[in-house]
Amino acid sequence: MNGIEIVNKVLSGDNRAIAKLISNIENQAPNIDEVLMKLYPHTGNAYVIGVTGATGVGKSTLINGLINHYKSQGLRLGVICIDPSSPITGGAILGDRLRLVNSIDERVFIRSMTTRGYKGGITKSLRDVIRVLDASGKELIIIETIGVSQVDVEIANYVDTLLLVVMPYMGDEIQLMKAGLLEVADIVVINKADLTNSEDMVLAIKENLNSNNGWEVPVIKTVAINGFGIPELINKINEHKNYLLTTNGIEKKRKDRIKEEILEEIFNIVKQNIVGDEKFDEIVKKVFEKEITPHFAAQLLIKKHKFLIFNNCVDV
Ligand SMILES: Nc1nc2c(ncn2[C@@H]2O[C@H](COP(=O)(O)OP(=O)(O)OP(=O)(O)O)[C@@H](O)[C@H]2O)c(=O)[nH]1
Ligand SMILES: [Mg+2]
Repeated sequence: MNGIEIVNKVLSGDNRAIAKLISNIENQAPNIDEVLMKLYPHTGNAYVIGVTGATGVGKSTLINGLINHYKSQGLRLGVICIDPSSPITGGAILGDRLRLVNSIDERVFIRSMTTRGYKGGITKSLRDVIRVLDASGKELIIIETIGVSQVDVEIANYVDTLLLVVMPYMGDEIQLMKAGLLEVADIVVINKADLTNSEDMVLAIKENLNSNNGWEVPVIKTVAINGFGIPELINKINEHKNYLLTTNGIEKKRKDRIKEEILEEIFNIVKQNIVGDEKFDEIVKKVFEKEITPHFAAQLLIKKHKFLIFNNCVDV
């Protein structure tokens, strides 16, 4: 498939073309920027839900419940599972599931992305993948990530509604979440409520919750394996979406996201030029030996590279 073919097929909602393009994003294929540029005007219609929480709390099982519900409403769905484990096992299991679901229903696209091989996280690729799904006409995109601590809060920057999933018996983890994930969650789900002490967990979470930009974060109990609480969860997701739409929160979130992405891109462009400089190690040595400060070194390198950086940018 050439660039134009893949763009047209993705725009028509073809799951095989979507899968191919996601692989091209992961491998940074040569024409990828051009293809993504063509898709960009067709993005901005999908609603993105993040599902995060510690390993084994039941995120995938919950997502399955959400998929069934939204599918029955006739929605087109994209589901991305960020898998930190081995690309071989993770990919194979999800690959099987993908084939199974796709053979039943073209409207659902499921894919895992492994965090391996991406220096500094997979954020850039994830953004592009979300856009591909969005442009392909998926109305709802669900992202599953493992999240336990401060470092995992980044997922909040990619989604419109973030679900934090916990389960009973997670005392220590709550401490970890306090500073980070609890602050960015829009809805807290206490899954495995069939186990005892789920009420203690509700109280522990409520004690540590703050309101999130004026939105009162609800705490919901679910049993993902039998569907208990799923309708309530779906209601809360809708309520949060309506809250964002009526308070202009969605526009703000999305503009903040764009701002963040542009700044990151600038940083990456500058960094790519500077890391390749044969004098870089020499300058690092000078900083190490206290001849110059890191601040001064940065200015020196930016000045030195300014023309190179210009030349590597497109004309505007
Ligand atoms: N008792 C009980 N078990 C559940 C419930 N939800 C999920 N499980 C089980 O918990 C295990 C883990 O569920 P997953 O949905 O794979 O959990 P996950 O959070 O996606 O796990 P990772 O992707 O590995 O982080 C499975 O054996 C599920 O059947 C629940 O509500 N109650
Ligand atoms: Mg899972």
